[in-house]
Amino acid sequence: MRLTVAQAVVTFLANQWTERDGVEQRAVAGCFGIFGHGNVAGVGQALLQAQRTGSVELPYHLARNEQAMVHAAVGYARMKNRLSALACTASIGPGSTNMLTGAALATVNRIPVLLLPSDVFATRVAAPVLQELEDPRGYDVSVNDAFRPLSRFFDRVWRPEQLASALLGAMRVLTDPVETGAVTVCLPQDVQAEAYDFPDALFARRVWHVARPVPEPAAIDRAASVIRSARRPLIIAGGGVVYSEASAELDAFARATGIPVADTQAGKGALSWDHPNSVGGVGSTGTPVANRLAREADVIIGIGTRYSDFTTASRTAFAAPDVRFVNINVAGFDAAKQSAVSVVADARAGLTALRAALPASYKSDMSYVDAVAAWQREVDHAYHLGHGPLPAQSEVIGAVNDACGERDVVVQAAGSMPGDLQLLWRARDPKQYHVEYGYSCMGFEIAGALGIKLADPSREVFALVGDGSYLMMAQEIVTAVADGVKLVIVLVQNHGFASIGALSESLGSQRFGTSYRYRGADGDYDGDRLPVDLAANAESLGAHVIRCRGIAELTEGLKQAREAERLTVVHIETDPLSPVPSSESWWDVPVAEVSTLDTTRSARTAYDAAKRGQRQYL
Ligand SMILES: Cc1ncc(C[n+]2csc(CCOP(=O)(O)OP(=O)(O)O)c2C)c(N)n1
Ligand SMILES: [Mg+2]
Repeated sequence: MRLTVAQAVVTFLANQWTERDGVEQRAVAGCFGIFGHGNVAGVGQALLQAQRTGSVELPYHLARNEQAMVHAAVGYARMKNRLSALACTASIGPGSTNMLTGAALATVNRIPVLLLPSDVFATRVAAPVLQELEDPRGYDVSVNDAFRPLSRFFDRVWRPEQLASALLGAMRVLTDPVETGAVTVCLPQDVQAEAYDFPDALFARRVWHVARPVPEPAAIDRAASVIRSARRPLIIAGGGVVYSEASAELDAFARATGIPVADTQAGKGALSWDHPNSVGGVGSTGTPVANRLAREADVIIGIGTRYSDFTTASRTAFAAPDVRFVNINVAGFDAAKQSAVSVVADARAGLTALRAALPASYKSDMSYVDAVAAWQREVDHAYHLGHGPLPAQSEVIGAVNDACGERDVVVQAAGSMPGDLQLLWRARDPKQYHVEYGYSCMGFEIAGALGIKLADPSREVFALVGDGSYLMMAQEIVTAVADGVKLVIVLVQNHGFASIGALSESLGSQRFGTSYRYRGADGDYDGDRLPVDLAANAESLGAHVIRCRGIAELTEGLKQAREAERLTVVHIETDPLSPVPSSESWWDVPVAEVSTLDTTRSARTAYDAAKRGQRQYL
């Protein structure tokens, strides 16, 4: 088939499918893009031709910012449990480098996205092209080389003959649950438009089987023998449980053994909050119940978790001197963490095998159930605090939780809300809780929500957005409005960084530089509130806006927003200093070792004390 390279890319992608458990879906279901001279006549022309002629199906979505379109693609793929992804095409130079943050976010979270940055002329005859970085040491370097460390696969198609191997390599990594993340194929702008006789076989329908690797029997025996000897085991359910769709197996395992199940940010919802074994989040922003169990546990069973510092409370969460770890993970890299007995396997396959290897008589003591019930009364209290004059954030979370149907999705990424949500949110469905906390990227929320809604239009999607996050990246409201994508955006205005403000104060840094106010006489930002109206801003972008004062109005506003046909922003002002229950945990953020400030010196003393609880788990 004689096609341009860009036409070949589009035709190829439209014919790629994934299959797991006998279910097939499009591997790359569409393409976000922003055109410039680097891709307008290459990938842009190919997408146009596909749309006009109906030759192949690869729907195009016009985004407003390249970083945001990668976030949207991440939201989409995570919602699809990594079985379907989106491509992103960007022009050369800034269009492409705008995607770097998105690439890092995808790779950190192990979520597949296909990035197609445009690149400088392969022929060089027109060099330096507008926006080209010239490196006198080597003419084959471009800004796109910055994607290399951020991508799980990186290639640049200097010649049409290279395209087949580049695309097949890209698909292999995109669809591999171990290796997946950002996959980058750079397309020089002249090569995109160049024609070549491609073999028909390249465009045949191709199905990529997504594996469920089964555990080695000997590894299961080793794991079972450690668990049999455990007196106080604790399961940590990570994102791998959700991506593997292993909730039923985890439920069966937990019920059969009685072992409590704590969750991570990516794993929340794997079991419903009111499951008898569920003890809530673990680690720095976990529940005090889970953290007490973690402190005393002699065996930690980590399933599909990468043990971030929030999960391990910077390696202080597990305090028993003889604590041991058993990890089920599809990636050997993660399975081996904390010197664990490693079971390299799909979460579902691993749980099934492990349950079969434990005697039916094995039963862990379930005395934690009363503590969970007491904790849930505290959550109720936090949901209905009656804080004033401005409401507390925990009340906003309670109102959104109440407004959400069982299948509705809550989206968040950065600020004080991820911690409060991990502590307080009652998730009822494995796909209800979508907090991007691998990269915790301010600005993910609205763009991510757009991708989530595209992935599953049957669910209502509530993006909770802080004012800081909103100011970083609100422009995808316009994309959602243009595409008729209905979102509910809950805009939580507290005039600055409640999160980093509280962190700063706890570390002796006096909330320096964390509030959005006029600069005062002494040089700090402690003057009057700024005349900023984010509700009006959202309105100007085409959103329907409901302004709420207090929780009663919020409850009504959320109800209206849920029922509305079009994108609705619910705006509420909250108290940045409102209280939240303690996680009884810690997070390692180093404090200045020497200082002339009293606040810093006393924070350092506390830091040194906490540091002594840190373990290596060798
Ligand atoms: C892109 C990016 N820049 C900086 C940070 C560091 N950071 C984490 S939370 C935060 C403030 C968030 O403010 P806001 O969205 O208003 O939420 P709040 O803390 O008020 O809840 C900052 C600056 C980040 N996570 N992401
Ligand atoms: Mg804020």
